Amino acid sequence: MTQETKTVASTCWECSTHCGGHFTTQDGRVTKITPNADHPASLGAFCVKGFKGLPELTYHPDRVLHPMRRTGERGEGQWQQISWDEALDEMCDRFLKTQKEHGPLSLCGAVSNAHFSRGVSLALLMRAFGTPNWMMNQDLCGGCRALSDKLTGLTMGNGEDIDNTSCALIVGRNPSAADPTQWLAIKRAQKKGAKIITIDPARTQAAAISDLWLQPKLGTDAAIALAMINWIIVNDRYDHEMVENWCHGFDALAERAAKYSPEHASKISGVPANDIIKAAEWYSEGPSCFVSGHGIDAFSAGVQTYRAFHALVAISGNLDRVGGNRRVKKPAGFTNYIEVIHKPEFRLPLEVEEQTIGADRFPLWAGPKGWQTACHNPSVINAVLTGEPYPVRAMYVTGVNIVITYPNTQKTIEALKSLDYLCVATHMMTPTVEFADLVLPKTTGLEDEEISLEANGPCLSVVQPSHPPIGEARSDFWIAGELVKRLEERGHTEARRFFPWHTKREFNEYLLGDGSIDMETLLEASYAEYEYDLGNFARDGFKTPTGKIELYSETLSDMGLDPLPDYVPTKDAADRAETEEDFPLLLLTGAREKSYHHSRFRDQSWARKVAPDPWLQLHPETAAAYGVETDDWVTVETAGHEGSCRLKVRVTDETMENVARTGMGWWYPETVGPEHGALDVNVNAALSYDGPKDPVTGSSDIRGIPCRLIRTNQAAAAE
Ligand SMILES: Nc1nc2c(c(=O)[nH]1)N[C@H]1C(S)=C(S)[C@@H](COP(=O)(O)OP(=O)(O)OC[C@H]3O[C@@H](n4cnc5c(=O)[nH]c(N)nc54)[C@H](O)[C@@H]3O)O[C@H]1N2
Ligand SMILES: Nc1nc2c(c(=O)[nH]1)N[C@H]1C(S)=C(S)[C@@H](COP(=O)(O)OP(=O)(O)OC[C@H]3O[C@@H](n4cnc5c(=O)[nH]c(N)nc54)[C@H](O)[C@@H]3O)O[C@H]1N2
Ligand code: SF4
Ligand SMILES: [Mo]
Repeated sequence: MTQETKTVASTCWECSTHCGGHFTTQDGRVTKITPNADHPASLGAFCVKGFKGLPELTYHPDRVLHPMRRTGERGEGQWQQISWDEALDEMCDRFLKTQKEHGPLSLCGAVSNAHFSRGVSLALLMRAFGTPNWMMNQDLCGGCRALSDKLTGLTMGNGEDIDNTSCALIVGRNPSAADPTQWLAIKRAQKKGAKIITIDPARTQAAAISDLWLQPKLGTDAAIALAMINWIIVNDRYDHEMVENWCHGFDALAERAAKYSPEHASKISGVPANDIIKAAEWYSEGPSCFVSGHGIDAFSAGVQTYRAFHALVAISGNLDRVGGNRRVKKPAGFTNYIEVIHKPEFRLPLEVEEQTIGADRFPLWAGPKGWQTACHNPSVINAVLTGEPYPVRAMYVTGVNIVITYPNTQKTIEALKSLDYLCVATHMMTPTVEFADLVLPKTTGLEDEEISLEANGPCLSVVQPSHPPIGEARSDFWIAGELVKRLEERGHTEARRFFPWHTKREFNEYLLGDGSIDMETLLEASYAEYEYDLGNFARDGFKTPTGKIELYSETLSDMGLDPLPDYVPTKDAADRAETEEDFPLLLLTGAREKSYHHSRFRDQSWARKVAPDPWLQLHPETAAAYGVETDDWVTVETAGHEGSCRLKVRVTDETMENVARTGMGWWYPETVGPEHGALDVNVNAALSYDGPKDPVTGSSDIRGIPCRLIRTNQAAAAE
């Protein structure tokens, strides 16, 4: 048999790192992936999720390859294969029926976010149906960072210039597990003599190689950042030029930071005062690069914590500097995905967008003035269940596994079960898909074409298909376009306004605009670099009310919120004296694992061999105090929530005393549905989504939550 072999330059799309590679296809299957060392952003980085996870997902025997309609009761697992025409007609008609019965606002979407075409397609499709309502993950991921970045005016996204830095300040980030590109860059920088500082309650691999490791109590980082700012100001190590010309509210910041002597911050955070001073001193020498992550994001004080670090970047002159944090640069003519959803021609009338669920409480997050215009998720789940502020009756979920990844699994399931209609686009039969009425088969990153702006290159990169879709899988973009076509056919001609492109290529060309980079150039190498310069603040400006970097935020002040960064204890920390007796430990969730991407790949045997169990790290002293040992199974319960979750103990001094540290995303695809372990080994079954919220993003606490452990000798369901 002749073997047809083809290699394309492409990009791995499994996580937001976006690593460049050469993908070789033999007889219709990708058989080899080689990292692309020339790729300006990833520089040869790649990981096992890309090498193994992506192809195994694509060729998995259980992959959903055809549209399917539910035949039995919801969640019973009875399906009938149907054609795409039947599926799309049904979905369009059911959405229109719900729209007629309960109004357009009763329709809602769910997707990870609008940083890529999947999110944009979903948001615009929902608008074509007349609703501004769609949920995204970002209250649980990156939202606090993004909103602080925006309010402060830095717009530095993920433009870390680690390779040229003299000091990398890694805060709440575990790059060896989460981002191989960053991890390799950190190791290269250290080899060249850069100092590495890590702030993390756990001894991650980054902490282990660091020249200085600060181990704070959970959620106290803002106090450390403010003490660093204070030390830098008092010792006159700040950038006078930057502060005088481009910062608004420096004196007010100095006054606020003055409250945070190293000793005071030490009392709050538990980090020795001398270490805080040393971190401030090293960081102030520069050029220094702030490398941050999920550990200080996605919690009820996330925006304030990020505001403190962002102020530190600004006053130390490390914004848009070689070796510092670059601002996001775009090629001329290029339109970002998030810019698309904000374009006036694709908007719903203001009075409709103002009704977006959550816009009343979190206007910078949800609705017309919101960052991505999306909803506030826990408010949507409540709306489904209570009909308040109005009923939400039908949902289209694409590219998220919300039963596993939203806190309060019990409530998410109840909400999905109570819907009149649920359609889910997917690769695999996840617990979220199990509750659907209609299932649509989705293409993978080996079958799609997608453009992305890599701020850390900076460059544009492209995913290009290695082969046509397997089975009847289709892209999210195609599905949205077909539904818009059906809306038009049913007399809703206005729908096309929200989705004027007929093919994904047409959409990609729209993003590229009439600038210097065209599709052919991009497809040839899989990336394209463009000219950029640094520090041209007079030309680029700052998109804030004062046109400067707002150390003092006029927007927050107008909203009656604290305009200056501060350390804000979470409610759980403030109430600790009351909860400590019953819930003696603090739960930390979300630690990343190399072999999994959130809830993905639990159905791949290599990954389950590498990481067979949902672990819970306990410090040896803590384990001894509670009488548990490695390999014991424990049930974890948290204050303020009735559910629980089972995890397997791993005793290690990598974690802090009195902290129970775990990952997220666990389910057992091989066990009985519809939950497949979602109420057993999934940490979100032990968390509430109704607790205190960040006042800007509406983010809930997923770390620092009082918890207790109950020993259970019952073996895991999968064992
Ligand atoms: N392999 C793999 N890689 C991934 C993902 C994945 O699922 N698997 N997911 C991707 C996504 S979407 C995201 S958002 C990123 C997230 O990746 P990261 O940003 O690295 O986030 P985490 O691993 O959740 O947490 C980082 C560190 O924060 C620490 N931390 C927890 N609480 C605190 C605190 O109060 N203060 C400080 N300073 N640190 C704290 C934790 O101990 C942890 O080591 O990873 C991306 N990369
Ligand atoms: N307790 C707790 N909860 C958390 C976190 C935490 O740290 N702790 N982390 C949060 C974070 S940072 C994040 S990002 C979220 C992640 O939450 P999710 O986005 O729900 O996580 P995934 O497991 O990646 O689920 C994506 C699903 O979509 C499918 N999929 C992938 N690509 C596509 C596509 O192109 N189209 C379609 N239709 N489907 C696709 C995948 O196969 C998978 O089933 O979880 C959040 N939840
Ligand atoms: S880090 Fe791994 S999963 Fe993420 S893009 Fe790179 S190769 Fe793919
Ligand atoms: Mo995330």
